[in-house]
Amino acid sequence: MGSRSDWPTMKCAAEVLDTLGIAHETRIVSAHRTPDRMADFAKTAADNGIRVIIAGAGGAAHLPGMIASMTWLPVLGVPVQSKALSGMDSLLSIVQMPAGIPVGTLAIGEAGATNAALLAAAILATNDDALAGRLKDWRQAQTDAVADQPE
Ligand code: RP5
Repeated sequence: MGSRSDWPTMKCAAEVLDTLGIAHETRIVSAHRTPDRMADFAKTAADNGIRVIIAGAGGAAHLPGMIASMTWLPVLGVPVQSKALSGMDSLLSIVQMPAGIPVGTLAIGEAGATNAALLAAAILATNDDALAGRLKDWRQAQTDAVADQPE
């Protein structure tokens, strides 16, 4: 994520990864304030065993696109809800990548962070039968939790 202030949103992704038993690390790597840290993270991610990157940022949210430019790994972008423009700035900054450097962009805010983790799980599960089983169980539990009647 681009800032500690993004954590209340991005922890939704971390919680899903924890629930599904997916090893992960959480890092603050700002495209603006710590560009060298961001570049080092992105350039070494694949060699460090990372397989999917979830990048959350708000406002002028360059982070997902910048990371995507420095790694071949799949990058999932989460637009964090900004105060000034309610996250529309974040969304447009992340989703409008030029052809050639993709960022899979999720919804603004906590729903996007949650879904980024689920999408990362689905990507990893294509090569991990045990994880695929846990993901299917998670989805079934979600379905089972939906009441048939409102009261
Ligand atoms: C972005 O600017 C961050 O991702 C964060 O959403 C926003 C505000 O950053 P801080 O002022 O909290 O560092 O780079």
